[in-house]
Amino acid sequence: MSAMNRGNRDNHSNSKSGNARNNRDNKQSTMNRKRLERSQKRQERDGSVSEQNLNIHWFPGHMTKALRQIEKELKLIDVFAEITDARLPESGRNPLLSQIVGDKPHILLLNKRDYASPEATKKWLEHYKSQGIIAISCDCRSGAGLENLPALLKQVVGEKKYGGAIRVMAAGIPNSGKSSFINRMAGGKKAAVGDRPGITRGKQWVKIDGGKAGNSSISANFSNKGGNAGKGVELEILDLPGILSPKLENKDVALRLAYTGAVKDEVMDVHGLAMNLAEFLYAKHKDKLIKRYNLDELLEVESEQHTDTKIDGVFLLKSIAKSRSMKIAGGELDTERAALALLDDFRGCKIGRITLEFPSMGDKS
Ligand SMILES: Nc1nc2c(ncn2[C@@H]2O[C@H](COP(=O)(O)OP(=O)(O)OP(=O)(O)O)[C@@H](O)[C@H]2O)c(=O)[nH]1
Ligand SMILES: [Mg+2]
Repeated sequence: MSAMNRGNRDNHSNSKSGNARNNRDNKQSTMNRKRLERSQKRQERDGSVSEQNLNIHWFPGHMTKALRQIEKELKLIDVFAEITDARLPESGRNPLLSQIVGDKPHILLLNKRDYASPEATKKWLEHYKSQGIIAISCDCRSGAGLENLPALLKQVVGEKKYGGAIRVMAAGIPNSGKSSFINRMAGGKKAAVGDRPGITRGKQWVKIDGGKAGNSSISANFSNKGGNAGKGVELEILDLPGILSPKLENKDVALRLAYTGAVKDEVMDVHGLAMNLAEFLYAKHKDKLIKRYNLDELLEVESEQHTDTKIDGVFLLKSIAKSRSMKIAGGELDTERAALALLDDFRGCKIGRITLEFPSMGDKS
């Protein structure tokens, strides 16, 4: 190929890649402009913590379907394992589930204890004990806390009339770790797991053979050690889609559920949510918030320079954006990115182990 041809080809491909770059740039600048507009609109309503979109529709069609499904399966189950999140044990419980399940044996699992304050979890366990509710705390990712569950299940179920495997229904709010619980009990990946709500879409029975599941100390605890289930499959767990609670009508409960990721971000104003979270963290866990985002100097300077500065959600998101150099075109602080970062960090326990409610508050909500 001559140099000229090569040159032409290079020019051609240069102009092609130039066009692609231009298109990309145009797209980028449109996105930046939209972000800027959104951010400006938001700034106009500074201080009015956005509450309007927290009216989450907690009862879409698939909830009715899920509740019906539970009612249908009920006669088959021996024990109800209610899985809540240790960061909001009571807000994460659905009274409708307890109602449907009636007087079946019931065990409450405070999951994700590795993300919650250990002192708070201890208080919650004492609280449930005082109410006659069988509750344990656990971490279904590592299996910690589940070691004695097989024995506990056998104890609460007692002698089965017709023998066979103990049948457990794992139910609770979305994203609380129901499928992770099943996988941990099974000692392998039987159910799909994901870090957002709504991963499990339909019911699935998972059979756990204590004798065969040698890779899990938990399921191995089922293997014929004086159990009442005989050989072979000794435990069957029903995985179900998460079910949101009517408690969502309470704004504080809705916020707590949304902070932890039990509600789809798509149905909420994520910026407003993060503003609320920032205010909560500033009020209750100031040190952790300041440390995570290096806000000490920033907050000090700001409040010295502007004695009237109100440290609210908008201000905090701006401070996070400033500290992380999050900017959009024109140098405007990108509080939308800061909002997403704050929620991600909170949900991933990067700010610290934080429990959102305590027994006395939980009773009220
Ligand atoms: N830190 C921590 N994360 C956990 C624990 N259990 C589950 N997770 C994580 O929480 C997320 C949700 O877990 P799933 O098991 O899919 O929850 P689910 O309740 O089945 O969710 P849906 O099917 O969407 O209702 C995943 O990212 C899991 O890895 C736990 O004990 N500690
Ligand atoms: Mg699931």
